[in-house]
Amino acid sequence: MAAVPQVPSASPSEESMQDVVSPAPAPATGGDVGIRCGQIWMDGKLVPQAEAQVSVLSHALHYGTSVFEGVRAYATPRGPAVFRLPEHTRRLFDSARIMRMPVPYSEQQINEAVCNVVRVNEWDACYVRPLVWRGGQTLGVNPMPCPINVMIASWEWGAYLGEDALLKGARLITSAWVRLPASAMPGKAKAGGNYVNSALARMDAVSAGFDEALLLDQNGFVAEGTGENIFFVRDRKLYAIAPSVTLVGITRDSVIQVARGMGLEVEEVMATRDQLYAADEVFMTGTAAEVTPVSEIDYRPIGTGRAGPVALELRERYLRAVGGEDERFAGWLTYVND
Ligand code: PPE
Repeated sequence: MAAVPQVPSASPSEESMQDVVSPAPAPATGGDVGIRCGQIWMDGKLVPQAEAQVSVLSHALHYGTSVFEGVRAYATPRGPAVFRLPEHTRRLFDSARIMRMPVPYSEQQINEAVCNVVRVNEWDACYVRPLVWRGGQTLGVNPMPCPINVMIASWEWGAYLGEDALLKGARLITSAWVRLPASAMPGKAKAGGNYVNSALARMDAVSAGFDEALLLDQNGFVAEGTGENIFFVRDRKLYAIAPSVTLVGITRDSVIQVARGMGLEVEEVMATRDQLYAADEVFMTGTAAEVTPVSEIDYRPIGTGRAGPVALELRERYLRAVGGEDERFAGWLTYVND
């Protein structure tokens, strides 16, 4: 009998196995899988989380044909308020248009549904995830025959990269995965499939012991984090990475306005990673991440190696604005109980 060829032992260490082997068989549908959403708006009706189910033959599950939003509602003295809701809904519809997915509701209906989800679940503050996807049971790559479904879930989501990253600053590593070029994927759409690129980068960063990945574009310019836009500070001037292949963040726009409101000069630039290494401060913005300081990139401490004063001040002012405590930005809030 022929000997079985000996494959050089490449058995991964126990630690690196943790992210490839699921610790316990997880239920595919229903039940509590770690996110508590309460009632979910599903194609026009509110249903309990366990009943918000889809077919395993959904087109989006196989091919990533979905678009989504990430929105936050904040506690304010007038009750919960959704932050920049019309802008988020508009971007959801832009994403859907890019992906040729006609949404079977109006923007107004989606806005009302988001407020409703926050209200019925009685959240003081929460994260809201509207999702539009190609469902149905007609497989094959062409999504056009598949119906379009919409759901809106909400849950409590704290510090995106953990409390430590918020206080001390996040530690970043440049990813070997390049941000998808515009000729390959529509980065301006918040499309499910785009997040395969983000997920690959995030897994590698986390496995290497970092908080987050820094993605460059195909020419080596700084693009974004896996779920955040990037800013840097040099001599008290703020630089926002110009949106090339990146998502145009709503938090990014808000932070630029808050920064100008406190007298900071802001410029949009293309930047290389060495410009970030030499910056006084680097920070990231996103709905989930809010304003998260960066303390280290590619083993180089940024500035003092701690959360920087400009980032911290912007964070504080941003949180005042979202909490309804800055009159200048009152127009950003949609009060769900009004
Ligand atoms: N870039 C990417 C790739 C991205 O996903 C986000 C949001 C941003 C920039 C910032 O955009 P904005 O939220 O409008 O400021 N990422 C969402 C999803 C995060 C997740 O892990 O899921 C978010 O923050 O809601």
